[in-house]
Amino acid sequence: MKFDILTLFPEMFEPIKQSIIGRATQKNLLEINLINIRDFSQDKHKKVDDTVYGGGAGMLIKPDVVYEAYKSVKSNTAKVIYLSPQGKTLSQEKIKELAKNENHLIILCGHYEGIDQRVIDKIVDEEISIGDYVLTGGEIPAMVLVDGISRYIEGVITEESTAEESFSTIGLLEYPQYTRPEIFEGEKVPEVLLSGHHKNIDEWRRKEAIKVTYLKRPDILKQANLTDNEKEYLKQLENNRD
Ligand code: 4FD
Repeated sequence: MKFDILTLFPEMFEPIKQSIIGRATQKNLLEINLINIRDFSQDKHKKVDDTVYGGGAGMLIKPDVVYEAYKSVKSNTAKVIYLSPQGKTLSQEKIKELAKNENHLIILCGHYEGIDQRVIDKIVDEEISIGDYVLTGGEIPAMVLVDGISRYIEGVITEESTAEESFSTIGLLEYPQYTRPEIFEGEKVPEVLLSGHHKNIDEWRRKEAIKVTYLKRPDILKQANLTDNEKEYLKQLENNRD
């Protein structure tokens, strides 16, 4: 996957060059290019913004500068994504779809000043929001999108780690996990996990997943595929909620 990120603040992307994503770019599994929109200013003072027609506070990013930056990276197969609070809310499904179907994403980061609407209408294919809150810029949302998609690119992380949405785990949160020491601050690891009895361990983990989902995200539990025994267990949880 190739990501071309159009931004006025390329320095903000240092964190994504680290860790797993950084390793994946070094292994050529991903390509992440940062394009400084300011480099495409025709102006002798590298000006990128101007006052708003019709009046009002603040400045707007000029359309021609964004368009020149876009033209420097555009390809026939690229999809252009604009991160904005007005976009459709990002979901795990959307992330998987983009990872599977796209090979070149051009990500446009706006900021509080905003961008002239004409260039948005001209180049943007899809407007995405990472959630219902407002930030000073689209850079952090862009990193969220790149990180989320990169997990699904083959070789970036182990395949087991992306198998989180199987038939049996849809609608369920993860069961709790434990490592050494066996006793931490007086708290023991659940006995069944030390038993080596794999059937009992699997059953316990399923029940714990159902319990944690019931307590924290009851809204997603209707999508879960539960056995008759597990439905019975869920009824018990519901009846004991006094
Ligand atoms: N919720 C998000 C994206 C960007 C952003 C901006 C228009 C403001 C939140 C375009 C207005 C970009 C999000 C920058 N805040 N701020 O995904």
